[in-house]
Amino acid sequence: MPDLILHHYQNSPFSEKIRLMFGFKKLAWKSVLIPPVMPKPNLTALTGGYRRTPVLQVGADIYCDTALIADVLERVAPSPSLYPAPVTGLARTLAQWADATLFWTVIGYVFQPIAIPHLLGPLTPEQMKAFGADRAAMRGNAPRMTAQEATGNLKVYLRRLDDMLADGKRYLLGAQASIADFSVYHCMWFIQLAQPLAGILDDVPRLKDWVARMAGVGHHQSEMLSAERALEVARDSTAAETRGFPFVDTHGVALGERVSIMPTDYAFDPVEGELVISADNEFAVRREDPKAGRVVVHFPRIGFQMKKI
Ligand SMILES: N[C@@H](CCC(=O)N[C@@H](CS)C(=O)NCC(=O)O)C(=O)O
Repeated sequence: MPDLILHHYQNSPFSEKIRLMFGFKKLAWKSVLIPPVMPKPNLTALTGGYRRTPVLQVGADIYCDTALIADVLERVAPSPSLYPAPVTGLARTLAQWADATLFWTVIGYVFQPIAIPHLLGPLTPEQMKAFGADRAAMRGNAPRMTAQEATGNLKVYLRRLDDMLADGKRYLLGAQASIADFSVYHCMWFIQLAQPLAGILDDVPRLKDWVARMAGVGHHQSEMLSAERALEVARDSTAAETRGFPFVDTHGVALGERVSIMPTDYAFDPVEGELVISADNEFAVRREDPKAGRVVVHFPRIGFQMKKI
C-alpha cells in the first residue's frame, strides 16, 4: 500500500477533519504543507486545477474533497468505522450539513477583526488584503454572512448540538463516533482557534466536553514530505483505482470521453481529463501533467458537476 500523503496547512479546518481521522483509524501518514492562498503550483500540478484544502494523494491517485477522502480512509482501514450502523445515513447527512451550513456560519463568526490574527497569524495590511482578495475570488464574490447574523445562528446551532449530547451520550449519534462527529468537530476546532471568540462554547458545556474528547483522538504518526518528493511519488507510481467500480451512467457520458469536473459551491476551477470512473458516488479523470506525470484525480459526485467537453 503506497503512503497516504495529505496536502494541507496547519490552520485549515477541513484538514483537521482528516488529520483527526488518521488518529481515529491509527493510520500513519505523510504531511505536505501547501500555501493557504493561490498560486499553489505543486498542488495544482497533481489535481489539474482544484485548489481547495486538503487533498489526499496515494501514489498517482489524487483525492479531492474530504467527503471522498473519508470514504478512501474507510476503504483502507474499515475499523473503527466512520459510518457505524444503524446511523450510517443520518451520520452522512449530518456531516454534509456541518461541512456546508455550520462551516460557513462559523466562518462568518470567527473572521472578526479581534480573532483574525489567531487564525491567520500576524499579517501585514497588504497580506490581509491579498488573503481577502483570494477568498473573494474563490467564492465568486458571493456575499458573506454578517458577524451579527452568524453569531445569532451559531448560538442556535450550538444549542442543538449540545442537545444531541443529552443523557451522557459520548458522541453526537450515540455510543460510537461517526463521520458526523468529525465534520462538526473541525468547525468547533476553528472556533477554539479564534481564541478571543471561543467563549461562545462556555454556554454549551456538554458540547465543550465532547470537543475535548474528540481532540484527544489526536493525529497518530506523521512525517513531513516535500512537495517535490510528492510529485516524484506521483510520477513514479501507477494509479491503482480505476477498476472495480460499477459504471453508473447518469450523464450520458461514456468512460474514455473527455470531461471537466468542478465544485458547484465555490472555487470553480475545472479539472479536465479522460473519464475513468463514473460510480454511484465518485467520478475520476485521468490526466497527464508535465510535473506530476500520469495521474487519476477523484471527486465525490455530491458537490461536483461533471460535463462532457
Ligand atoms: N468541501 C470541501 C471544502 C474544503 C475547503 O473549503 N477547504 C478550505 C480550507 S479549510 C479551502 O479550501 N480554502 C481555500 C484554500 O485552502 O485554498 C472539502 O470537504 O474538502
